[in-house]
Amino acid sequence: MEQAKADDLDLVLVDTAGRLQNKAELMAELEKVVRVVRKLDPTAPHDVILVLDATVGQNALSQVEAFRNTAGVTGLVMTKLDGTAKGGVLVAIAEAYDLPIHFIGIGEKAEDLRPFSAEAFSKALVGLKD
Ligand SMILES: Nc1nc2c(ncn2[C@@H]2O[C@H](COP(=O)(O)OP(=O)(O)OP(=O)(O)O)[C@@H](O)[C@H]2O)c(=O)[nH]1
Ligand SMILES: [Mg+2]
Repeated sequence: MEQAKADDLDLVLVDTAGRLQNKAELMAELEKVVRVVRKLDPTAPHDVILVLDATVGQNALSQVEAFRNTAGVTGLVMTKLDGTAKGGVLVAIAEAYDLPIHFIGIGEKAEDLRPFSAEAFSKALVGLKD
């Protein structure tokens, strides 16, 4: 953050290592990341994106709840929709939380990270063709 300010950069991306919401120490560390960022820019972080793994199924709901409380999540990405039929949890998440879903992951290549389309997602969920 200090370097970015010194270099007058527009954007800083902070990519944390993944963590489970029941690991108190790692969740405290995440809280600290937000605290430190805020010290340098009280308006930051401007976006907090939680990347969910679709294979965890319904557990994604408690992940959203925990990470929202700890880091103030502002948007979601859901990966690994190619390997599972468990992506339906996004419907429950959308109903419970007013969070935009930015991207979905359907494979390991960069182009497999696609912008989320509610229509395409719901059609795929119920087996309708586009
Ligand atoms: N099949 C499939 N594999 C994916 C998808 N997204 C990521 N992966 C794979 O999952 C593995 C882990 O991806 P990372 O991007 O390193 O995950 P991460 O959440 O950053 O992991 P950490 O930083 O270690 O916590 C890699 O082998 C990716 O290629 C997806 O949508 N589908
Ligand atoms: Mg990573």
